[in-house]
Amino acid sequence: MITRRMLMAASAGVAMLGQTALTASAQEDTVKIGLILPMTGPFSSTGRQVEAGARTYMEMNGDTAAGKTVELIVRDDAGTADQTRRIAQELVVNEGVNVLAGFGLTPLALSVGPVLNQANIPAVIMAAATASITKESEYYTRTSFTLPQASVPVATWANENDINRVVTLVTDYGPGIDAETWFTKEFTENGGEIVEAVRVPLENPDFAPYLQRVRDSEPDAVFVFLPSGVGSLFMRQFTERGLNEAGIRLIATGDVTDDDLLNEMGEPAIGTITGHHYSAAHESPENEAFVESFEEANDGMRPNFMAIGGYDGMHLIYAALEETEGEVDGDALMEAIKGLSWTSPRGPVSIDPETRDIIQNIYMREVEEVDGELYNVEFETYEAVKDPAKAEDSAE
Ligand code: VNL
Repeated sequence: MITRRMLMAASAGVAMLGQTALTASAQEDTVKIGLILPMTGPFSSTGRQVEAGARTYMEMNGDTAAGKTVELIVRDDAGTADQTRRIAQELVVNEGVNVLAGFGLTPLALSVGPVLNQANIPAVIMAAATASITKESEYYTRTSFTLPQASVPVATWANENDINRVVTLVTDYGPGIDAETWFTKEFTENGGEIVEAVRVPLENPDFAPYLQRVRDSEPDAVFVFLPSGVGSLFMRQFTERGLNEAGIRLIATGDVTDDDLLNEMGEPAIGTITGHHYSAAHESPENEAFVESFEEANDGMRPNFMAIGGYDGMHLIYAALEETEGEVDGDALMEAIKGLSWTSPRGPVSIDPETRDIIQNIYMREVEEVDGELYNVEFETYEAVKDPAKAEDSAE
C-alpha cells in the first residue's frame, strides 16, 4: 500500500535532488529545531528554564511528531544579539534546521528577523515579551506572553483596590516601556494618578537610588516590571530602603515574583500582588503532571514562566507538524500554527491567527506561604486575553 506520507516523502525527495542522497534521507526523517538561549551571562536562569521546559515536553510526549524524529540543537548566545543572529545563520546554513526557537530577551528575538525572512524559517519565541516583536516578521510566533497582556489586569486590580497614586518602575527597554505604557493607560483612564515614572538600566541594575525616589514620592503603590532573574535583588533593596514600612504596596507583573527565585526572596515578598500567565501553583491535572516531571528531571528546580514558554513552544511545533503531516516547509508550518489551541499546564491557550501571538488567561496572584514555601497563589482570572497592543492596531 502506498500511503500519503510515502508520497509526500517521495516528492520531498525529488525537490531536494540537488543535495546529496544522505542529507535528503536524513532530512526526511528528522525535524531539527535550533534552540538559541542565554545559557551563560546575567540571564542564564532564563536559558536554563526554557531548555528544561522544552526537554520536559519531549520527555512527556516522546521525540517524534507526525512520524518524524524531533532533534533539539541547543546553542548559547550569552544574551548578546550579535551572537543570536550569527548562531541563527549558522544553524540554518550548516545544520539545516527547520525551526528556530528560544530567544531569552527582546533584542535577541529581534536580531533574527532578517534571517527568518531570507530562509523562510519559523521562529517560536519562548521567552521575549515586547508586544511589537511579532510584527517584525511573518515568521514569528510566540508562546510566552506580552507585557501589555500582563500589565492591564494589574492596573484594573489597582483601580478596584483603593490604590490611587502610583509610581511606575521598569527596566528601560522594550518590555519595560510596554509595561509602563499599558499600565499607565489603563490605570489613568479609570481615575488613577501616576506620580512618577522611573526607568532603571538593563545592565547591572542597582535599584537603591531609584527606590529612594519612589519612597520620597509617597505613592500608595509602586508598579514594577523587571526581567526574570533580578527579582530577588530588587526585593532585598525594596526592604532595605524601608518601602514596606512606609506602607508602599508592591504590585508587579509576575516577572518580579518569578517562581525560580521566589523562595530566595523570603518573607518580604509575602503579599506582593502580580498579574501573569503562569504560576507553578496553578491548580490543574496538566500542571501537576508538568511540575512533577520538570522537578524530577531537574534536581527539584521549580519551573517558572520561562519553562512553560519552552514547554508550550515544543507543543506548538509538534502540533503544527501533525497538522502538516510532517511537511517542514516554513510557510506550511506558519499556516498550521494559526488558530491552534490546546490545554497547557497554564490553562487554555490558542495562537491568534491574525497576530501569531498567544491568547491566554491572565491570573491575578498573591505571594503566600503554602506548606513552608512561597508561591504565587492565583485568586482571579481574566480569560482568553489577547495582546491589547495589537487589538488597538486592528481598531485603528
Ligand atoms: C523579556 C521580557 C525578558 C520579560 C524577560 O526576562 C522577561 C524581554 C529575561 O522581552 O526581554 O521576564
